[in-house]
Amino acid sequence: MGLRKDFLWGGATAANQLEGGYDQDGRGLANVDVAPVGEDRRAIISGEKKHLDFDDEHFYPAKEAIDHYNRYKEDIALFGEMGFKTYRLSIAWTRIFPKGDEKEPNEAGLKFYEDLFKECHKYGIEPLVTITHFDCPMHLIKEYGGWRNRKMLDFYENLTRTLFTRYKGLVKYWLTFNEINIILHAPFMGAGIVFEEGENKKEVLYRAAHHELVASAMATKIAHEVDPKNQVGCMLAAGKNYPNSPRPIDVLAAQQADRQNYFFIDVQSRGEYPAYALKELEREGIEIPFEEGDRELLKEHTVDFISFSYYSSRVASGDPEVNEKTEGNIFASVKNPYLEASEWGWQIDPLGLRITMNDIYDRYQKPLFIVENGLGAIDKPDENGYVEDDYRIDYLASHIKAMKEAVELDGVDLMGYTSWGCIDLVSAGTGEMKKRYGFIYVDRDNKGNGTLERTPKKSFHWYKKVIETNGEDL
Ligand code: BGP
Repeated sequence: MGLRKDFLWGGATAANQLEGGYDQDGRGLANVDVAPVGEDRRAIISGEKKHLDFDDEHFYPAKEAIDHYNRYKEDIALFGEMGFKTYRLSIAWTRIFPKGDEKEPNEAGLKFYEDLFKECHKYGIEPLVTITHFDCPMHLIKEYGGWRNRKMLDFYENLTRTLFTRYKGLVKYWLTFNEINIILHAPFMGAGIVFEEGENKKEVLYRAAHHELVASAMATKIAHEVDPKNQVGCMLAAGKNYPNSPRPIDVLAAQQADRQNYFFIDVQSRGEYPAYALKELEREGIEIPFEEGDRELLKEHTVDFISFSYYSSRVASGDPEVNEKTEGNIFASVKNPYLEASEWGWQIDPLGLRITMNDIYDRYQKPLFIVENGLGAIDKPDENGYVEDDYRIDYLASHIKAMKEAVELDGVDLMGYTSWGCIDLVSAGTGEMKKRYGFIYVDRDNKGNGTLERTPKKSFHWYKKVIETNGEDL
């Protein structure tokens, strides 16, 4: 009983949200660099508004972020102190290929991650690497239109082959695309898409999705060829959709909303387009740009495990009159009157994690990995910089409890758990510093002031104990 003996406890981050050093050692510009804080952000990340320049008039906290690029040793030492067994991080594509379409990689970028992985191993921490976490080189967006263009497969192949070869023996857990279903909600982040006027957006999105799905299968193939020890996962922004009522139209709406997410994982895990998606796209006159060999590639190179993020459940309604939607979340959801919400309106539902895990496990029967979960909150440090974040401990403890129930009571096979933003970092949704998730407070305010000093919060000591007892002491 209990969690696996070798359960992978840890934390998760993404390059652009903590590294900073946006132009250090030859790094190129990426889409994630050009989404400033403020009103336009939502319009830009959804691909509706062009903002392809990086200027000084706008505010970009991610430029320096928490300067992890220059302080990673200190940060990893703190992760080691908490007892992390794994650390999920992402590669900034533009450190390796600054423009994206070069033949030869940038050695300084490759060396940075090599040193970082070696640093992790010093503490017995197994890296879990997201190859693309919302990032796409700006050059590929300007020249090729991002993932709408099939040429992206060549660039991604070059990137992944370079990584698997260089980091053989240092990394064995890989994720191809962070929250691949986010393409549909934030296409600029998910696929480097900026819409042209008058084009069929859905067609563009599903074309880009097809390219990413094929690219993911190709990467899985290469990973296994380079080193059979490599394990490759897909990554889903998960969260069960509940029907707003027992009315069949609501139940159908909830099923459809779930399928919109599962579509991606159905392809990555089962190896083919599901019937419901084929029918829907056919009905709408959208052609999937299959090329020779795609079907075989998808079928033969499915993922080894299913990873996902979970912050919240959602509610779907089939009634067009129901329009009381929650704010602040990238997924539209009807408000759930039985749940509390975070300061950003994300509804808090620990039991929803158990339900979601069961749903995913029933569907795919592959090992699961929770690679993001956490509470974004405004922390108020005392005069010594110490944060008593009991609210965060409560959130995490209740979710870990539900996670354990899914394993112990329902038999879900779970590889590990990495809580999101284990050290304070820049928020992907708002681009700001004030929405914090970490066990470690970083002295950096929303305007870029602060010493960048790191101070463990109360949750740091709590999580250390959770890891020590393999989740028994919550
Ligand atoms: C996920 C992303 C992360 C992360 C997290 C929290 O969707 O994979 O990059 O940021 O959400 O979101 P936010 O930063 O908007 O609070």
